[in-house]
Amino acid sequence: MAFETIRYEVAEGVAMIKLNRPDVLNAVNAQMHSELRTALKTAADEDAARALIITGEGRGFCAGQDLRDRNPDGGKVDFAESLDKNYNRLVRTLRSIEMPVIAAVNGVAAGAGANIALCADFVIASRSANFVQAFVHIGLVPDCGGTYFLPRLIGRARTAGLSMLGDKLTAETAAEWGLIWKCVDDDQVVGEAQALASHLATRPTKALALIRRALDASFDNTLDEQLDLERDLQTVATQTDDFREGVKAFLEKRPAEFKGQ
Ligand code: T3D
Repeated sequence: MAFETIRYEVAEGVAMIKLNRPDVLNAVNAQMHSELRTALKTAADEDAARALIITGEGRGFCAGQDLRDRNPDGGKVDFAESLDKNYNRLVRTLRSIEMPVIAAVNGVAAGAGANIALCADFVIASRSANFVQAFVHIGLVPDCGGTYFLPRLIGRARTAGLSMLGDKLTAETAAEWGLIWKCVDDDQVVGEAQALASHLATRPTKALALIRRALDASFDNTLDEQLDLERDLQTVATQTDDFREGVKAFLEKRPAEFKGQ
């Protein structure tokens, strides 16, 4: 597929999107949003992909909105439309796509770039990477779900500190705080993400997506509501071929061969 601002490939069940504007630390412009939409739709529509990695080219993961397109002297921007059509749509897609999503954070993740990473199911970051809620430095509020994900992951006090100060949070501290899955040496970040994605691509894909749905609802539900949701999601899971295969394989004392169906 011919893209300019990203690269997209699928191999052995794993789709990989690489943000590809390294000169600006993979800052996002309108073309990148459009290409991301196409790539994510392709990944979702093709049976070939059962896990998704997002990473960045060069020394950055993503520096958020390309601010050269937000020059106040350059004309009026409809920010509500930009968020609705681009950023919020991207977060909603990443959060609902029916396969696990891994962010391989190879370098700085700032502004929307940080929160796009943090909405992944797994975040693996290189030791030299850092996360910056950079919005406050230009008079903005965290978006892309930052004010939703951060308090749930690290609590209000740390969220307020990161959001109001806009300081860099190292990958190591992010891992200590439970904000991300793990921090690894710089030369291992993509390899670790690929190994994890390859493993996940052999797992019961529909159950993985249902697990995400249960977790996403849990902070807002009462125990009773969550029990009801688990019942409903389990009902869906029990209708999959992978559930039948999992039980059969257990009874036959052999490894299950899940097909993601
Ligand atoms: O607008 C809407 O639709 C609403 C949505 C908003 C979402 C948002 O994401 S708002 C937040 C936007 N992002 C930022 O404010 C981050 C801006 N960047 C930085 O603060 C720093 O660049 C970093 C902390 C990310 C990294 O710092 P450092 O020192 O490692 O690198 P650098 O030298 O600042 O950047 C390297 C180059 O990338 C540099 O270009 P140059 O001088 O080599 O030609 C720099 O200008 C460019 N760059 C970095 N971030 C952006 C960018 N260019 C355009 N837009 C960027 N966001």
